[in-house]
This record gives sequence, structure tokens and C-alpha cells, in this order.
Amino acid sequence: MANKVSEDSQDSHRGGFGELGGEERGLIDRSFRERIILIGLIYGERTESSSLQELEELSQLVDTAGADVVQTVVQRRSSPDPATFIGQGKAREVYELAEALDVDTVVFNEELTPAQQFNLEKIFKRSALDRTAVILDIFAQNASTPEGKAQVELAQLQYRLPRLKGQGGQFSQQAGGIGTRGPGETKLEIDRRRLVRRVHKLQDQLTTVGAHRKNQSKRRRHSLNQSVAIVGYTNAGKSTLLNSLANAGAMVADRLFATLDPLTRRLQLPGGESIFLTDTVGFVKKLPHQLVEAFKTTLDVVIDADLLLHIVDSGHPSPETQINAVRAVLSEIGADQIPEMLVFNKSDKLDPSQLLMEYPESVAISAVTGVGVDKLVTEIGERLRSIWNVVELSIPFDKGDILAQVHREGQVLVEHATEDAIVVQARLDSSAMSRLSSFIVSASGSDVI
Ligand SMILES: Nc1nc2c(ncn2[C@@H]2O[C@H](COP(=O)(O)OP(=O)(O)OP(=O)(O)O)[C@@H](O)[C@H]2O)c(=O)[nH]1
Ligand SMILES: [Mg+2]
Repeated sequence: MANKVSEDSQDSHRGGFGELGGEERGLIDRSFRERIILIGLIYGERTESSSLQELEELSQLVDTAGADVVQTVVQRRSSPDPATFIGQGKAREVYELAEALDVDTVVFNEELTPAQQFNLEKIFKRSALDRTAVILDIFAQNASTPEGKAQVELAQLQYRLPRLKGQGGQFSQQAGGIGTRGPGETKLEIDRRRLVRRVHKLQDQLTTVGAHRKNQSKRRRHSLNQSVAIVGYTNAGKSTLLNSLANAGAMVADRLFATLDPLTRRLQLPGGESIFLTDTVGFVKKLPHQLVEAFKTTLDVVIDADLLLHIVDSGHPSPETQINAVRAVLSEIGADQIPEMLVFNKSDKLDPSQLLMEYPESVAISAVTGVGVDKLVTEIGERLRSIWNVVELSIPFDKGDILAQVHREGQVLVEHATEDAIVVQARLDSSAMSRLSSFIVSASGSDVI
């Protein structure tokens, strides 16, 4: 935050944590919270209500980042102004307002181009930030593991690099507030070439972590347990569910992006099978693409899953918007083909029967009270069984390519040689089953391993 230590000087009061001393990142002293004006632009096909909902969410994001929204300005235009986003005249009005309300920073609900940011900061005489900077800032405050920190730093650098051209970001670079914190404490004055080198180094580090994770995931596959990933909008209750199902001790908090690192636990289903259940980072509308890119290693857990448990907060005013936002990110990371089971959580807060009707095959639970959780677990087993069929194949010795295909497309459970063939028990999905049908000798349809 740009902590307020002086009433009269605009630039000199932009102290960072260092200047105030003693504050830990992520623990914002409320008496020094940055004062913010939020700006929302309604243009094109955007409706007023969806724009206002987005602004409400942005205000929550700003609050989570540790700042206070003191005024919200909504502007209507046919399209954003290429130079100043809201137009010169409106920008000057916002400057006057910021002066009158003693505001530190102006936050926009859209990604600003580096040029727009530069021009606006010149008019405002204070930082102009966008939604992406706010989300990156929250991630920066919440990152705790080396991997999480590296991912967030990479995303921040990717975001800041194009903004280093000219003098763009002149205020936010000096401030200690939103948009300036990062696990790497990389000062933006450092020249661009060094930042690019740092980006490459982080990418290398993360590739190594990614390779390690892939190995782990291969080992898990080899262990024959199926993998289920818990995904969903931030604050939907994903970590609470993992805790309630697997006693995981995952951090639960009524704030956005509490979880950044995936956490996997083994869970025994009523049918006897074991699965791996993984809690993952929450998604949000317009999740910055730099974060999606940087969090690839984390999101591999989602891509490799056999089933996605998509957790939805039933108490949210517009669950549908959240569902669509999550599905958009899933499709961005290439996970939209993975079977998804919608789980309406927080049923203790709001009766989800309407949602259950709107979304057939969904289930309702309360991760806190435990209502519906047993049914959910049974349903997970059934869904997994409907995706994967356990079959027995008999493959002649001279059909090595078919054996390789079974290994590639399915999960081999047992393999042994008889006098005239290799007999394999494997899990196959229905399309692999039809491709290999001539070698299948029996199909139980249920997983007994
Ligand atoms: N009333 C109610 N609150 C719940 C329920 N499940 C979770 N919560 C609350 O919702 C808030 C967020 O829960 P988390 O489990 O941290 O949510 P998350 O989806 O892991 O959030 P991120 O990791 O931040 O993306 C916490 O305050 C939980 O106590 C529920 O079934 N009912
Ligand atoms: Mg969580």
C-alpha cells in the first residue's frame, strides 16, 4: 500500500513497507490503508448490472489487497478512449475528485494499455492501476512457497515489462502500494534487460518444478488411483471441502485467493477405491493471462485430472457468472474436455434447489456443516466409474503395438502372460473401448481394484 504518512505532500507520502518498518507483507495496518477511487466503464455490449457487479467484485479485490474504496465512478462511452480510456474531460474530473477526497490511487476495472496508464498518471498526478495489477498484488501478498513466489514474480514481471517503456508507471513504480509489491522485491528502476534475464531464470526454474510435478503425477497414475481436482471461483469453499473430506489442514479464509499452491490428499471412496483429491488456486473473472501462464505448473494438476469438482458458492448473487468465468479459464488452460461435476456449496446459506434444477446432474453440499458431503463422495465414485470401465483384454504376443496403445490410452491395472496371449486388465474410457473392442474379452463396467 502507499501508506499515508503525510497529509500535504502527494508524492512524499508514498512510503512502502520499508519506510514504516516492521510490517509484514500481507498484514496491512488498517490505519495506513491506501485510499482508492474505482472507475468502471460501461461500453459496447456491457450491461449496467453486469458492470456494477464487476465493480462490486473489484472493490472486494481492492479490500483484500489492503486498501479502501472511497468513491466509485461509473462512466458510459461508446468505446474506450485509446489515449485516456475514459476521455480527457472525465480524467480531469477524476483528478479533481481525487484531490478533494485525498485519494492515493485510481483503479480501473479493465486492463489499461501502457500508454493509457502513462497518460492517466500524468493527469491524475497519482498512480493509475488496473484490475490486473490489483489481482497480481493479492497473489504477491499471499504467495508463501518458493514455487508460488516464483510464479507470482514471473506474472508481475510479464505485466510490468511493457509498462517500463518511456516513463509509464512513473508513480506506481515509486509507490509502495498496490502494483509494487512482489515476492522478488524487484525494483522497477532496474533496467529492462535485467528484468528480461530474471523472467528467463524464473521460467527455467518453473519448468524444472513442472517436470518434477509431472513425474509425481506419473507416479500417481502408476499407483492406479484416479485423480480428482477441486476447481472453482475464489472463496467458493474449495479448501474447506478438502479439509472436510480428507482432514487436510488446508488454509481456509474468508478472503480471495487464500490458496495458491495445490494440495493433494488421498481419499477412500465408499466403493473401496482410493483417489487423489487436489485443492487448487481459485479463479476469478478476467483472471490475468500473465497469471494463468505463470501458474501453468500448478494448473497441470487440473489438466491431468480424471474428473473436476467444480465448486460454486450458491450464496453468490450471480453463481452463473462465476460458473462461466471458471469454465472460461478451464478452456484457456485446455481442461474443458475433462468431465466436470458441479457442486453447489454453502447450501446452509441459500437453498440451492433452484440451481440444482437449472444445472442437472449437479449436487448440493455444505462443506461447513457436512450436509450432502456423503452423497457427493458416492457420486464421485459413480462418475469415475462411468468415465472409466474396467475391461479385460487378450492381446496376442505379436500385437505389441496394441499393448502399447492400451498403456497409452488407458490405465493398466494387471498384466500377465498366458500360453497364447497377454491378458491385461485395464481402465478404459468409452472411446478407447470402442477402438480396442476386438481385443476385449470381458467388461465389468465397475472398478473393483
Ligand atoms: N456458510 C458457509 N461458509 C462456507 C462453506 N464452505 C466454505 N465457507 C466459507 O467460505 C470462505 C472461503 O472458504 P475457502 O475454503 O477458503 O474457499 P476457497 O475456495 O478455498 O478460496 P480460495 O482458496 O481463496 O480460492 C471461508 O470463510 C469458509 O469458512 C459452507 O459450506 N457454508
Ligand atoms: Mg482455498
